[in-house]
Amino acid sequence: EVRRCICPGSYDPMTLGHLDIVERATRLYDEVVVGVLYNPAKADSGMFGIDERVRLIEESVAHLQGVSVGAYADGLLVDLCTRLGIGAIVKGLRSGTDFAYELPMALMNKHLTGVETVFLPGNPAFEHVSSSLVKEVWRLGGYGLDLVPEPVAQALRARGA
Ligand code: COD
Repeated sequence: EVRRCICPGSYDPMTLGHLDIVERATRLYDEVVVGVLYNPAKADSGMFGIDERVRLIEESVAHLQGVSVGAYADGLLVDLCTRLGIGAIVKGLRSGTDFAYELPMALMNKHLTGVETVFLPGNPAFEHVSSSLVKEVWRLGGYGLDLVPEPVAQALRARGA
């Protein structure tokens, strides 16, 4: 049986922190779906459109086997997992703050359909890396392109600081 997982997120845009988790997930699962999902808490703060987020992820994971990328703007993550035959949600943890945010979602998702969440400790080299901080330091100061995959760096450069 094919072992399939999903790495869900907003990915606005993908960072090296995200990419590290996706790469490590490919060593644990046969197939990894990178899902661009809707986070209501971030609805107003988007920088990249959904199609561009997907394209930037596709270009950033091109070197990896068994990874597919999709946008799933509607509905629950658990229903997507059922539909795609996904048994596990894989997420990276940077800190106790991440854990406090992620634990209720993991428990809710488990409650809803029984789907498991697997937490990977984030690479300490990317502990300070988030999409929102990358966008802020780029917008305000023109820094931070070394914290994102090359396709994302190009897209940020194209927009100007
Ligand atoms: N190091 C390690 N991991 C990292 C790093 C880093 N530097 N940066 C990000 N990550 C990982 C984290 O695991 C994080 O969870 C994931 O990447 C995605 O991060 P973001 O910021 O792109 O995504 P979020 O947190 O906005 O994603 C939230 C979801 C969209 C997954 C969530 O809102 C969701 O599941 N929405 C669908 C609707 C739903 O089912 N809602 C009910 C949930 S119980």
